[in-house]
Amino acid sequence: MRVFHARLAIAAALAVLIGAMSGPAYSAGNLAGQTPIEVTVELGKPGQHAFMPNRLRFETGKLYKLVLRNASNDAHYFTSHGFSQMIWTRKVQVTQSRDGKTVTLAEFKGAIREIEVYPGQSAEWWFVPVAAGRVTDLRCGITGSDGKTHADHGMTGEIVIE
Ligand SMILES: [Cu+2]
Repeated sequence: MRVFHARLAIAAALAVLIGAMSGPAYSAGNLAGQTPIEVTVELGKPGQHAFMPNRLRFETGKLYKLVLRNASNDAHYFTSHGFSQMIWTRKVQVTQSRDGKTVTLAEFKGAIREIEVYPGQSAEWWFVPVAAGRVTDLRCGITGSDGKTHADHGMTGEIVIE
């Protein structure tokens, strides 16, 4: 990925977004107002450190709700510096399942670079990809009791934005 071009694309996309938000009503240019495309990634499972799936594909200009669900017994990170530079984050939500319903506990806005999800918990990353590219730096950097990171055990992945 060419970071310089990605930055230009981000600046252009932000200009479009700001222009859309300052208008009197939502228009077709309001990327953040779309119904999100939901994608779920499982962060590990008991006894296994892995992203499932570990190959993710997104398209520029579409709103995604990336659900990071950790059903394992360890905390896990979803870290990809390259990915974080190719998207515009609308918000990140901490959610919890209560009586079969998903309840939002907190919402964060602004540029996000990585998310850590604790055992048995979930978070949602709402974003719009603003640059195309392929990155292979998705990883969980948590170090286990054996001195190796979860990434060393295979908790890595690839993200393609088309
Ligand atoms: Cu991990």
